[in-house]
Amino acid sequence: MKLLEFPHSHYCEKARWALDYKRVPFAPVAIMPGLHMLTVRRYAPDTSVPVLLNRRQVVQGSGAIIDYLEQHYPEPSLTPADAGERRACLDIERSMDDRLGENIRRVLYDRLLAYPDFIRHCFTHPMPRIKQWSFSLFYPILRQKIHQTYVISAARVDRARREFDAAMSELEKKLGAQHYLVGERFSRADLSVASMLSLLVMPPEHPFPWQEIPDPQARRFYDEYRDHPVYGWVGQMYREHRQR
Ligand SMILES: N[C@@H](CCC(=O)N[C@@H](CS)C(=O)NCC(=O)O)C(=O)O
Repeated sequence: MKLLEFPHSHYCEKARWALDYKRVPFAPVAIMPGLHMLTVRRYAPDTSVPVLLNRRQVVQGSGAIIDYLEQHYPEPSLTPADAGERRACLDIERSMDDRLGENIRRVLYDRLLAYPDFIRHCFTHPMPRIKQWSFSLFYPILRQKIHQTYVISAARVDRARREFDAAMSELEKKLGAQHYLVGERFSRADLSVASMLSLLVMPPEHPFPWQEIPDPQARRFYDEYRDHPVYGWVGQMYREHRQR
């Protein structure tokens, strides 16, 4: 089994964590953002990663990959057996994939695209030097494309910050004194939310070798959340459930 991925991506981390959690052997295949379409479109209808390849089967998207794993590798389960809990779990996953995942990406790209060395590390780890070098050549074009696709405008970035913050507050309320988001067991809701926030928390259990954030304004964004209860909870989920 192979996982086409961007190693730093929070959606890829979600799929990878589910594979590791279920102890399904797989080979991660890091592909370079920008050129990834050439590889991904050979297998899948959309250009996005993660994509899971299992012999002739192709599964695209982190949620679809968890569905697939739940079906073929049911134990340990990531989805509650109770119908109400299952619905709650899937609702949190879908909502937070967007509200945390999309918004944090917009906020961080807005500041970090201006740092080519930092982006090169994120986009080309663990590729050979020649690929890292060639990345630098086409980065100016890629930077524009990423800005158009994900950052869009200052107004959209402001909105993303507000929506991200509202989602964090909602999660704080939801967790209250609970250990898990739904029921008494670790589920795909916890795994998804913690993965979406891996870009913020950068937990040591995450397989990506994080680098220091080079931009002062982005660092202030990180600092704002360091004492947030959900930030601490993410660290806890990683320590307790992110085996590799
Ligand atoms: N809803 C998708 C989102 C995946 C996604 O946004 N992937 C980004 C990387 S973080 C990507 O592949 N972007 C490049 C593209 O879409 O061509 C999922 O859960 O897998």
